[in-house]
Amino acid sequence: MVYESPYEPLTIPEIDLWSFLFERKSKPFADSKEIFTDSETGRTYTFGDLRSTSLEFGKGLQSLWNWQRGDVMAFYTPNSIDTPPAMLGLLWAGGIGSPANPLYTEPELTFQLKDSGAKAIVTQLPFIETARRAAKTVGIPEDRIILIGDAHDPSGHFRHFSTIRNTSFSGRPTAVKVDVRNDLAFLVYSSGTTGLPKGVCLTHHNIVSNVLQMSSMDSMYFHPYGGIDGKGDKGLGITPFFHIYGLTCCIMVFIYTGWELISMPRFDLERACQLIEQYKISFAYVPPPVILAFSKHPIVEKYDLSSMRMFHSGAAPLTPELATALWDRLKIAVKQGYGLSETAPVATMQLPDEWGKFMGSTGKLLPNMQARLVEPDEGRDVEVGQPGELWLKGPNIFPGYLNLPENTKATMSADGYFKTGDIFVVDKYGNFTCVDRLKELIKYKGFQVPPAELEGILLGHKDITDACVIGIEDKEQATEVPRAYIVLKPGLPTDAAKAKEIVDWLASLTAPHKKLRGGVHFVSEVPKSASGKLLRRVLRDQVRQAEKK
Ligand code: 4UU
Repeated sequence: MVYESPYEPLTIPEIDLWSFLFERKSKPFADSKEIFTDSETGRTYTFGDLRSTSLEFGKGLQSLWNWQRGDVMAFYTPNSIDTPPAMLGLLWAGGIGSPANPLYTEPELTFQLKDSGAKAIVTQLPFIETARRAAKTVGIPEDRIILIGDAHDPSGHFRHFSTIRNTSFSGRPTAVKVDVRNDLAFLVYSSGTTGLPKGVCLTHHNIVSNVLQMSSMDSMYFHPYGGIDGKGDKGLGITPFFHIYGLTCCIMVFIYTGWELISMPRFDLERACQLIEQYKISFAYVPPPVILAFSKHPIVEKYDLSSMRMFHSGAAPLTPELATALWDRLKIAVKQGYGLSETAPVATMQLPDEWGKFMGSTGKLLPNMQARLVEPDEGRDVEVGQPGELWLKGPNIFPGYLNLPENTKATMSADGYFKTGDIFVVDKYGNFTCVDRLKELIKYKGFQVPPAELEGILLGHKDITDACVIGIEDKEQATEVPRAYIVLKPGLPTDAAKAKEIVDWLASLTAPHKKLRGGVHFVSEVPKSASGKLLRRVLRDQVRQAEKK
C-alpha cells in the first residue's frame, strides 16, 4: 500500500537555493529583519546583510580563485553566524558545500576532503592545525584555508572570510546558472545503510523542497514578527550546521521564514538557559539528548524559561517518557520529526498541536511525499498495521551517493523509492512510528557512528584479529553507545586494562562521538555468515536478549 502525505501538495519552484532565498518577489518580513545572532558577541546578520555578504563572498571567490560551477568547499567549523553567508556565497558562485564535524581527526577530515574533491576549506583558528595538515595531504594550497568567526590569524598567514568578500573584483562576476535538478548544493557524509561514510548528493531542488515542505508546517506556529516582545519567534541555534539537520532546519529554514536564530558555538545547558531567558526564545530544533538535559538537570530551575513553547526533536528516537518528563517539569511541548541525510533531511513530522496525542510517533509524511512499508529483502508490502522497512519518495530524496553507483542502486527500489533501513509502523491516522533499525548504523546522541569504520580501524591494531561493533542502549543518557566485540591474538591478556588500552587507542584516532563508550568485550569469535560477512544484527539481538534476562 502506498501512503500519501495527508497535506495539500506544494508547488515547488524550479529555482536554485540562493535565488529561492534572496530573490523572492514577496516575503513576509523586511530586509532589516535579524536572522542570525551570535550568542557570545551579539553580532547579527539581518536578511539584507546575508544577501549582500553572500554576494560579495561569491564574487570574491570568482575573482580570486576563478571558482567554477561544481567546485566543492569544505566547512570544518563549529556553528558560526559567518557560515550561512559563506555557504550561500559559495552556492551563488555555483559551488557545493561539504560540511565536516570540527572534532574530526586528521584522517577523518582527510578522507572527506579527498572523497569530495574539496578545493578550499572554511574553518576557525582553533581548528587550523588539523585543517592545515589534512589540506597538505590532499594538495589543497594553504592560501585556500579561509577563516571565519571573530578571531583573525595574528600572523596574518591565513585569509579571513571578510577579506575575501572585500577583494576588488576583476572582470564582471556573474551568478552561475545551475541545473537545479542535477547540480548539488551540498555534499554531506553518511554511512547510509551499510559500510563507510559516503557522499550524499543533495541538489538545489532537494533543499528548496525540504525548506518548503517543513516550513509549510512550522510557519503556521512561528512568525517573523509579533510574539512576547514583538520581535517575532526566536530559535535557539544549538544543532550543528555541519549536520544536515542544522544545515536545512537552522540555516536555510530561518532565512526563508525570517525567524531569528540565536546561534551558539557549542551546547552548554546553562548558557542555553540564559539565552532563552535573555532573548525570550520560543523554540528549538534539537536532538533527544538536549531534551534529556532540559528535563532532568537541576540548573534549569534557576532560569525563567516561560517563553519556550516547543522543542522539535529529531536525529534519534525520542521516547514518550522523555517527552512527558519535559512537559511535566517545564510545560514545554516536544514534537518529533524523522528523516535522514538522504531526505534533506525531514520526511515525517508532528505538528505542535499534536502534542500529547500520538506520543512516540514521528508524525505524518510531509507534503509531496509518499511511503511504503516493506518486508525487508522481499520488496513485498507488509500487512496494514505491521512493521516494515520504510521506503520513501518525494522531491527531497537525494539522487545518489557520490561516485558509488552500486551503493546508490542498492538503496533505490525498482519503482523509485529510497530504502531507509529503518523499521516503522503506521497507525490509521497516518502517523509513522520508528520501532527499530534494520541497518547497522549506530547513533550516539544523533551523531552517526558507522560500525564498519570502527571495525576497520580496530583491525589495524597489532593485537586484534577480528572485531564487531554494535550499538548498546544507554537509557540514562537516552542514546546508543558503540561497543566492540574483539578477538585478540592468542595468549594476550583479556582483562580490563587491555580493554581500556583499546578504548583509549581508538579514541585517539576518531572524533569523540565515536568513542567506545559501551566498552570492549573480548570474545573467541564474532558471528559471521557462511560467506564471511559480519552479522552485526545477530550479535546485537543476542546481546539484547541476554540483557533482558
Ligand atoms: C528514530 O539525523 C539525521 C536526520 C535528522 C532529522 C530528521 C528529521 C532531524 C529532524 C527531523 O525532523 O540524519 P542522519 O542521516 O544522520 O541519520 C539518519 C538516521 C535514520 O535512518 C534513523 O535511523 O537517524 C535515525 N533517526 C531517527 N530514529 C532520525 N530521526 C529519528 C527519529 N527516531 N525521530
